[in-house]
Amino acid sequence: MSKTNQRNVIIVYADDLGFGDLSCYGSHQIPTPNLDRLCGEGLRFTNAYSTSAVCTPSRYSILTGRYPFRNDRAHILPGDAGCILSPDLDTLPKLFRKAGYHTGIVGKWHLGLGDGSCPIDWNREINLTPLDLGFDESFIFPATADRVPCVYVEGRKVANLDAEDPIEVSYEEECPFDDIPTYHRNPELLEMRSSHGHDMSIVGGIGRIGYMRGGKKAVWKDEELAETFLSRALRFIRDSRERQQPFFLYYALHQPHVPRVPSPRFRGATALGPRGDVIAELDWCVGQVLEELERLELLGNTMILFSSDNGPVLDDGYEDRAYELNGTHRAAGPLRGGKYSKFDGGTRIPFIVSSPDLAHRGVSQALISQADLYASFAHMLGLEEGQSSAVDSQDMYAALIGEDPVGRDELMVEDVTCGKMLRRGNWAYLSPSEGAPFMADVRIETGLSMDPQLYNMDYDIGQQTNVAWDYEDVVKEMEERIRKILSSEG
Ligand code: NG6
Ligand code: CA
Repeated sequence: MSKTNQRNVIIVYADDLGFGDLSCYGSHQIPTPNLDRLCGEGLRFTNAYSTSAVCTPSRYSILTGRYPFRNDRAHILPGDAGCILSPDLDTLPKLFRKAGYHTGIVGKWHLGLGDGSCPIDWNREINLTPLDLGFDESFIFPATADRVPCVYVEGRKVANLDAEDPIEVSYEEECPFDDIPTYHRNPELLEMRSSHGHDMSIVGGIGRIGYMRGGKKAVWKDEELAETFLSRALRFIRDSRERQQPFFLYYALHQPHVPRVPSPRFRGATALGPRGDVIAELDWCVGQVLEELERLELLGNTMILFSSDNGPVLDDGYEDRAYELNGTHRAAGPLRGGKYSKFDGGTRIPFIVSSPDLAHRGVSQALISQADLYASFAHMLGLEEGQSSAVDSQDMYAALIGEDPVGRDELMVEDVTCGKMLRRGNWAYLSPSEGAPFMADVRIETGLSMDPQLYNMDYDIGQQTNVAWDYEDVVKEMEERIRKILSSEG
């Protein structure tokens, strides 16, 4: 391969998709033919991790190559948060841009908007957006599908703004607007009830986090989110093709995060209710991207990387019967815990690479962190990255293309409370930290304990037998490694 490799790169990043949700990872209850095809032609990783069991910190890491502990604002953000990425950080899109690529983001952002010097005015240009962080084009929603404002942001502005109907947003506990529908004032407007939280503004028949007023024309329709983002992603690919420029697309899907509202064609697509249906829809979106690449004769020159920001959750706050209809489906596969957990269910995620440069197809057990993409792509692009701010990123390009079956020696992840887990070889070490062992509202085991926990992942993938007391030297060493990482410069 030549030193500079200018493959197009698409990262498809799902939201809350579990290690066991796809057929190619062992589930057969949700049809995912397109991801199975991607997998069949590609390399499926079984030891790939996001850096956190929730969204914002994982997204921080995948884009910057830094562990979330390096930014004290890398926690689940409200929809009106300022951007937690400073414009002088090195980012994945900046890296691609340096190599002459056209760069774009479509989908979920959740890293804050605006420079934080004043509250965001949603009716004006926003002064810090993905456009300031390396993306040439940006079509996003600000936070999550369950947080206001429920609008798209295109470039620096809310799409479809209407000066006559300005948008106001508040994350105060008490609703400051007395003329908007809210969960408690207008239960008759609800089309989906909340099981916990999500009891502030009602937008489109759904209770949300935060209050929002105005912007009627700008508000998204939940059942159109998938197709809207998809059409933008396809448009970006077509435009790049016309420019005859290599491209980098970060396509951050909003599925299967709550609220789960599939487009009509996927309603009832599975027996698992809306959660299964939106995963089928997600798979279809990936299929549409593959088809378009094929049609434009780009597939043979494009690397596609599919993954998820954190593990799965069934009941994340809405009564959509995900729990009741789940049957024998195991969203986290054989792993213990799920979203929010320090157990592997929180951060070990599907990770599929399809690339014309693959040396090996099938399954890879290489240990790899999403934070590694920065250094790995720097390698692929032939860029020297000695001084970059991506201090936690390791060059795993050889693992990504199936040349290296081993990957990292170790990696660190966080649960929702920022407790740490270190994976090293076969060992998973859960450092002691405070918190309840079980989150009752989401019905997930957190893995939090004041006792050290050590699991041998070769024999005990389900983390059932804590062997910390039998291997006190390993525990000591792992704790020491965590301390070293936490005190390392960056
Ligand atoms: C929680 C929300 C949950 C989800 C999560 C963030 C409640 C009760 N729960 O606080 O629904 O939005 O935050 O998910 O509000 S993430 O995938 O973006 O990290
Ligand atoms: Ca998520």
